[in-house]
Amino acid sequence: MTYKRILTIQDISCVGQCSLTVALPILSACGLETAILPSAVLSTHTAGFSGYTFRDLTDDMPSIKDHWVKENIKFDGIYTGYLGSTQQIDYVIDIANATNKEGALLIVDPAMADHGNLYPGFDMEFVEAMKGLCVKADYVIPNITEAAFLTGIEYKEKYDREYIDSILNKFSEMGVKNVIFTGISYEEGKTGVVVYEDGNYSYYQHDFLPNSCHGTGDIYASAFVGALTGGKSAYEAAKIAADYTVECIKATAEEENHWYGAKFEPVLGKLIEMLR
Ligand code: PXL
Repeated sequence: MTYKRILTIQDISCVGQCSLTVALPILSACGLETAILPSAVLSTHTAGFSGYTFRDLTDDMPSIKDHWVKENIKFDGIYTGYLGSTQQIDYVIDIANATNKEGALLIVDPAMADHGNLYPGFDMEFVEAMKGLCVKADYVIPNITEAAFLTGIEYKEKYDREYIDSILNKFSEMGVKNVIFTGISYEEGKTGVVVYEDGNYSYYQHDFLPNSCHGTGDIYASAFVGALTGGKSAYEAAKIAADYTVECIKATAEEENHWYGAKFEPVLGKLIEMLR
């Protein structure tokens, strides 16, 4: 594999095993040089903690980009996660235009919602702007809640293949290219990921584990980006990311009180094995 440099743009939640504290080690384990642009610094993530601090780094982004342009710094791909403001979405597009090498991929995890609701601090203005970023992306990695917000289709907890197809068709109409649609379950006790690439639907199904952990979306997206950038096909990368996320959830289930994140570190070796 050729040595590649990727930029990931998402927050630093100082404690909580999500965003950059997850993306950086996983991308490194995938063999990628990883540059970071923190969108915000929080004392913890916002799911389950209260009274967290939030330092918005929007105003730093243009000057960071200008410096990179002056130094002729370029990336083989950009992967975005949790962003700190609506304004940042325009800045991310500027950064991608200015720093992506020819043929580099833009991969967007529209990390803004789960279980039918937007995360604290996000609003419909942010959702509107995120649609614009998703249209520019080569791959978008939404969960069902994010996909429902982005397409304007009502969120459903129980659904069938027809509902998922209606969301994918709407994404196509909007001009979204490829969708890695996570957490799709058509059968009790099972879940999986739909890989919707160039209008073709494929599905990877695996066991559903009942202990849900925060941060698994970030683990999944990071492993997908790492595997894809390392040369796997989108389907293979989606499968590896799913299998690795299952390993992380299993590792976390061993300890009852580990509620705020997933123990992805002890099983990083398994991810490296899967990539061989
Ligand atoms: O895992 C997504 C995420 C990322 N960053 C912050 C979050 C969350 C989910 O709640 O709060 C700050």
